[in-house]
Amino acid sequence: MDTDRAEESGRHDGSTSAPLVDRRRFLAGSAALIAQGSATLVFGAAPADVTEGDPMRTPGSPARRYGDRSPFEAPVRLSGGSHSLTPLEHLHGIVTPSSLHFERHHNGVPAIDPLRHRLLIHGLVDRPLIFTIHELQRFPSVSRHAFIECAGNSRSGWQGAQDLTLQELHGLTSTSEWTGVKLSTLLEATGVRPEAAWMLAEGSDAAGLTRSVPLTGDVLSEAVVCYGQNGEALRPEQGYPLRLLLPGLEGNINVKWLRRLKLGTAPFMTRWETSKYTDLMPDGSAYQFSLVMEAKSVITNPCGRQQIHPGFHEIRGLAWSGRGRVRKVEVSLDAGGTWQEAQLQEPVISKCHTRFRFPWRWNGQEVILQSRCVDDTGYRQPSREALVKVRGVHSNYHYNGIQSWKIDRDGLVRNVDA
Ligand SMILES: Nc1nc2c(c(=O)[nH]1)N[C@H]1C(S)=C(S)[C@@H](COP(=O)(O)O)O[C@H]1N2
Ligand SMILES: [Mo]
Repeated sequence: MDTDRAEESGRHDGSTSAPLVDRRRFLAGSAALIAQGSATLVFGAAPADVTEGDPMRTPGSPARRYGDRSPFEAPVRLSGGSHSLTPLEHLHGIVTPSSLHFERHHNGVPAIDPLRHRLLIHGLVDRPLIFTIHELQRFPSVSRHAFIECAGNSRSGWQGAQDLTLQELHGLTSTSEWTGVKLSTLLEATGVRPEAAWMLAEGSDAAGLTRSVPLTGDVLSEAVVCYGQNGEALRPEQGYPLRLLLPGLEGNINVKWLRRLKLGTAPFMTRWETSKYTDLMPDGSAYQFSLVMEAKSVITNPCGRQQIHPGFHEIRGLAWSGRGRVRKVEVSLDAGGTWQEAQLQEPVISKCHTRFRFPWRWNGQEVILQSRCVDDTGYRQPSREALVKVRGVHSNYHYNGIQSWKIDRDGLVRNVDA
């Protein structure tokens, strides 16, 4: 069978490095793709009553009060109890459906009655204030798309390539449209003392998670106290009824179930920023408050543990940067030897997942696919080698090395260190 494919690909040809140009070939390629079934489609077994009969001869089901996806659709979050992973390889566009947004909670998801919930803002302010959710919703509101990424996303990269799926390797990041009131609006209401430089944010879960937020210009202009996600109230897993959104900063500091903000002159040195969420450097020191999620990209199609067939493939992927917009994504079809620019799908939003595409014809030969992104500060996503040279291999966090997918002649896609 392997030999068959190799021979067949010989007939189709197309070198691995040539982007697709010919329209007729494209159409032939897509017909073949449909015949074979794309590697990215995952269908579930629908209940018998759904599959029976001709849909044009029987009336369909009535309207529903709250919707769900088609029973034929199967992708789910893989869950480890205290976290679950977004199946990035099965998503379209840039928005993560709320039901598939990754989760990370250090002591479960609390059930919070919004009518009883309060937000206290105190410390170095002129007027300490307590807000109900209703009061917060009366302030001028903002909505924006932003990714959230756990600092531990992609962490297995530090140890070296493991043969896992994209979801398992990089599924601790998602994008939502978030709605709420800007932190700066609330701080105008409380007034801020000039010496205030840091802010403690506290969650009302059983973990009692607390983080120190530096009151930088970016934080003051972009932080949002959110109550909305993808057009409805936050999901319980994402912090219902209130979460702090700090676009571009590591997931952990985006405190969920937010109950308190305290302004101070210095970081509060909570256990979440001392024993955890620091980066162990090669010399044994620990790098603290490494909050920004640096630029990263991953090819989501094809990707780890998929099986592909010779012919046309649209290489698809996601790129993002905690420092701003994605300026450019490049794709390599020869393990980083040469790079070609991918097409970015509009809208390209600052600190948000950005979709990229690159047409490709696989000729059935062994190949290593990679992507790397450049953000609008000019920073370019590093190779694993370059990253490890600076950071060593003992960190648990902030791995953003280039992802390599190796495709063997049998069409199996594997995560490798290239
Ligand atoms: N109160 C509280 N906030 C929290 C956490 C938590 O356990 N408790 N987990 C943090 C971590 S480690 C991450 S990565 C993000 C995850 O956000 P999500 O679950 O909405 O994806 O929330 C952060 N905020
Ligand atoms: Mo996290």
